[in-house]
Amino acid sequence: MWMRGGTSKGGYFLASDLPADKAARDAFLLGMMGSPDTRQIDGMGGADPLTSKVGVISKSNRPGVDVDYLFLQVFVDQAIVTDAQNCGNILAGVGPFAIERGLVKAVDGVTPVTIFMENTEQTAVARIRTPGGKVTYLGDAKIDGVPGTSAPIPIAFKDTAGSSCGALLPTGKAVDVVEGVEVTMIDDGMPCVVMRAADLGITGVETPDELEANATLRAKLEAIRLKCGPLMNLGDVTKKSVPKMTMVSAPREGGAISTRTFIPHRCHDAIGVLGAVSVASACLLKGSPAAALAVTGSGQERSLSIEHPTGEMTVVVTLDDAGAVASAAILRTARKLMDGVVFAD
Ligand code: NQM
Repeated sequence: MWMRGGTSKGGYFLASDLPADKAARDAFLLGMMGSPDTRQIDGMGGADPLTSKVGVISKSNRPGVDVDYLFLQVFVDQAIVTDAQNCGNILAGVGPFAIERGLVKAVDGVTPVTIFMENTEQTAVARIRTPGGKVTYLGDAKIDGVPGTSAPIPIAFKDTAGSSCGALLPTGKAVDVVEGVEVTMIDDGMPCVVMRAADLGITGVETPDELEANATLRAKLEAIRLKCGPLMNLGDVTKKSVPKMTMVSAPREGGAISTRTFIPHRCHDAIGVLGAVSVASACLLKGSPAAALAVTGSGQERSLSIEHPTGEMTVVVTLDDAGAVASAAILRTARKLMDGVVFAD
């Protein structure tokens, strides 16, 4: 099934429909997407990392969990398929897909789907609109980066800290200096390096096209990223899609912080879901570059609006007694685009 999940798009497969052998599976996915090719002209991919994504879904044997979800990023211009990152946008389509494929029985009204995210071994609960026991994609929820409105899919996350790096702050510090730049290396669902935009010589309001055209900036970001990878327990990240590189500046639209994110070689038109959770967490870290710029409000439950190039993403965080993020929730939407047979060669 081809679906838009949040601000991403990709193929959703039953695990049982894909080759069990990993090499054969990856060869199939590359062929299907038309990779490697910057235009992906011979495949389904949309020539952008955000439209070259795959969700693999199966019924779960874990207690209290409905389905297992494995996210795979199919690189556009390299013959790489990686499970080294999760995706909270493709996650938005997993609940509807699971119900449509009969893996989860829907109730009349709203059906909660508990999803084990295999990439990071964490659980999310998505609430799917199912009037009359059938998925509806229609509704009045709007998310920035997607035209029109759709049925709301609120998703709650728990225990996102250290999803891939083993700890929220893999170096144990809120600030490190890498390549002469103050950075926060953080993983609250997505490994991210958070830096002040000004320290990279940009204002933080440039468009993604302007930033992608800035070769000096890109070289500097990649030099920082390659150094941060091992420090974040991610090993050599030359061929990985993590960590994400987020440059922050003071909010301009009444939100908590303004962001520009490289994922890591293209500049995101918005920001990833779990990337936004990690940045929200960084905003709450005393002494971090983001905290100095952020407007985070007060109270145990806070709505942090993470501004990005096409709008904002609100992350609702609940803090524990130490002031750290205990759980986070976001709003997404999804839409079924096509259901059928796809060919790899
Ligand atoms: O951070 C893009 C996206 C993502 C990932 C990326 C995501 C997340 O926007 O949870 O959703 O950072 O590669 O789809």
